[in-house]
Amino acid sequence: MALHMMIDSSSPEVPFNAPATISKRLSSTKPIAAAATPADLENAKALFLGKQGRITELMKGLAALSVDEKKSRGAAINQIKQAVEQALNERRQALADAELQAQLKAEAVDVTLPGRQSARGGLHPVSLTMERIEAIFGSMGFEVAQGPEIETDWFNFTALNTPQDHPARSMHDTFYVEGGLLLRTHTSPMQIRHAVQHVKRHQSRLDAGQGMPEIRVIAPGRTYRVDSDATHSPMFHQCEGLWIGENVSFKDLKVVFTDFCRTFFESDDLVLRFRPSFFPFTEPSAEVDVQWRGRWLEVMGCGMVDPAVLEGLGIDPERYSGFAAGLGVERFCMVRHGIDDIRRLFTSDLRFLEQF
Ligand code: 2U9
Repeated sequence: MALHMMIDSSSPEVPFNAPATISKRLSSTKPIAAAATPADLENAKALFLGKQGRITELMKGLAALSVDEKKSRGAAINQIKQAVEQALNERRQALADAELQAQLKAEAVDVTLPGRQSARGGLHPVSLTMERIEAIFGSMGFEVAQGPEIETDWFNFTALNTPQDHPARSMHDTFYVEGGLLLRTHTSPMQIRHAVQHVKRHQSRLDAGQGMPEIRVIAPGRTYRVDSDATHSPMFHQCEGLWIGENVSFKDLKVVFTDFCRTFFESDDLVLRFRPSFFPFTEPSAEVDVQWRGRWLEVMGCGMVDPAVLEGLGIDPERYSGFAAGLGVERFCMVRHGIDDIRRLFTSDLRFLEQF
């Protein structure tokens, strides 16, 4: 039975003839029903059961009554007190239920929603270009050599027939580190290390005049030069190729690098030209230009391996010959994708990188 019916003297269910004072003083139990929060409910509870509460006041009033009146009125007040406490408990539960429902609603998860796609990563355009270059040379039977980026002067220059006074050795081109070491300026040292290992592995066959298997290797990786502008970066990536065997000629060179460029640029009728040039480690040497969107673009250098380099490797230049080439990976990436500034490849700007 609702509390207000218990204390409303006009209601027939009233358990006793509660005097008007009780019903008047308690008539507004709205504070309990109106309590919107546990704090409001505590205030409503204090209104009835606190030190100055209405029921507390009534209980105090008992002291002045006779024994019989005390008994009957005390019972009536007690009944009201229980009703108030029940109302408080019901309201407390109602608030707790409402709070739980609100929390459940707020934390509701729609399990029918599609899963959140995790951001898909991707390879850097330079890595993609390096992979493409390695795949094309791989299809021609080239293996891939790896090696140190901090090199000795011998592997980076001397073994490549580079004179002591060659400008490439100067500080303004090369990054030197302590101990006379340097940051390799090309990946040729890896070719040298690979060739030295190859000769050593087959030395007994060479000594017996049986010859050795061909060297067919590419050396991709980071290289370092003191240079920085729209087309040069202090750290850039190079890939060099080296083919040494018996009766290897300049014709073979032209076929291999023509085929490589046509495959890389996906153009079977790509026009190339081999322009005479000079490198200390090749003779004859040539720069390779490709006709790209109406313009001649230099894309790589190449040449027949200088006999002095072969001899330095312990390879008989009378029996063996070979060719080599070197290309800039960023260069191939920029030409293929029409990138105008090499620095775009190193700024980690996702708006640029997400296009690849
Ligand atoms: C050995 C013998 C010869 C490697 C070669 C080039 C030509 C060349 C540059 C092109 C652009 C480097 O990235 S770049 O700056 N390289 O033009 N490199 S021939 O010749 C070798 C390598 C190893 C034993």
